[in-house]
Amino acid sequence: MPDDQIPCAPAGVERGRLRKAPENFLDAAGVRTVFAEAKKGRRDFIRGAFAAAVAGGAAARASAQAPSVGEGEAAILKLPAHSTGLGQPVVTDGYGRPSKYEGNVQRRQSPGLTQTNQASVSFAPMQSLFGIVTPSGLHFERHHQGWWDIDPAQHRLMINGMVKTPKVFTMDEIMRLPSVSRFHFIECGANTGMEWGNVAVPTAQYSHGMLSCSEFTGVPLITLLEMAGADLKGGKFVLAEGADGSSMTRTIPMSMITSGQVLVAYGQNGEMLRPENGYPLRLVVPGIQGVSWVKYLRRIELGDKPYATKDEAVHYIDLMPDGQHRQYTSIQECKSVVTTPSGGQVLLDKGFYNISGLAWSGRGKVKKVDVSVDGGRNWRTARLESPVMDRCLTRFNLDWVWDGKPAIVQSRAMDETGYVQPSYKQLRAVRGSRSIYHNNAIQSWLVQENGEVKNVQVS
Ligand SMILES: Nc1nc2c(c(=O)[nH]1)N[C@H]1C(S)=C(S)[C@@H](COP(=O)(O)O)O[C@H]1N2
Ligand SMILES: [Mo]
Repeated sequence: MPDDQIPCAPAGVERGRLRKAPENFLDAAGVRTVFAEAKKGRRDFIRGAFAAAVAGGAAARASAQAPSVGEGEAAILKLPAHSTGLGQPVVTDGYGRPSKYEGNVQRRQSPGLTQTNQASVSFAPMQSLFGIVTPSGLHFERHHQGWWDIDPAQHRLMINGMVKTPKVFTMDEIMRLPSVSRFHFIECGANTGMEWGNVAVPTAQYSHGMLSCSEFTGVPLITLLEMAGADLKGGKFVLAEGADGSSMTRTIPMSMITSGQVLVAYGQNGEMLRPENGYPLRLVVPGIQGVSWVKYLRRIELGDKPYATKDEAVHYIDLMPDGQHRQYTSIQECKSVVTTPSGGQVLLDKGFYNISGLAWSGRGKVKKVDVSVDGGRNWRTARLESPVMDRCLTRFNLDWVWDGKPAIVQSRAMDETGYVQPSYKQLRAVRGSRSIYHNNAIQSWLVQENGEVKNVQVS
């Protein structure tokens, strides 16, 4: 079956064909055009980008007209070289890579953000991922002062402050302790930040790609604190400090730590953390915005009050309509996004499609996801795919037969506390429009009559 046909159409329903556009057209040549045109609000920006990408020769798969079912049947009779010849021996460089046909599935830097070598962000290709786990090589990156590949033999973690015996751990000492493995999402507080200003970035990668989900392995922080003889009565907060030049320091309340949920992690998806994600040691703070997940973790200090560091007093704060700044809003509230169909993709014809997306909440499990294809007038409840885990991405799916008319596709998640993801109107009523951080509003994708999908904001 051609890879751009949806394989799961119920019997008797005409299958729609989807051009998986974003990773194909957002090559280096095309991306700037797309972004600039999107900002100007030009309706034809996707076509323009396609032309650019095709001219650049980087979009062979996208530019090829999707084969009809008839052509597919003829193709099955041909014996290709891989059915008649000898395949390749084992992969010899010792570490496997994705297929060469998947080369366009990449992390990308937003053309709308200033890039420097040291202060940077790359976005995960949300529209190209399946299930809930982000492959480590596609995990988003956010570096305040560049990343390092730190020698684990040299790395140390100090535990000090309100403890009986301050301790300095080597990696070997940490890795021999009892460990746990847990799946959690990490989302930068600035994820979806551009939408506050209604920039309407072109794809789900740029609107929601400061989000990833991994299986993390490590030692509960409480274990290390107890080994140092922590004052668990007087100690109310810890300060977590990273070893890179950003002086990344964040306050974490002890209530999260005594419950065992905060991990000092070295493992990510079955192997050691990637250097860009904090190798050899990072803090995992489930449900809390990414900035608290301190990478290259070198020190934990126990204290009796919040530390009010630069990264919590003046950064990651929310400018409210009354002009005051809201601080310490670290929990990532319930949120969701449809990843198919999403901005930049093209529905080639009407018929059956699987609407698919991700939902998550910093307060627990996702309870329910509703999907609308008419801009929020009617809602249907989507299927939550298992496993549904605490403070973890949850995949949802819903059958849809597109009638070829314009449609506005949205998802609205609810978590186990009963909190419902707000519309832009509801969010702006409380938060105004001057924030950068903590935007969890309902995302809208407009499927146009010609099949092109674009990012729109409806109130
Ligand atoms: N030491 C250190 N820790 C850090 C950062 C950093 O720049 N230095 N960036 C923070 C921010 S803002 C985020 S969103 C996450 C990003 O984690 P990732 O790069 O693994 O995706 O790490 C956090 N921890
Ligand atoms: Mo962040």
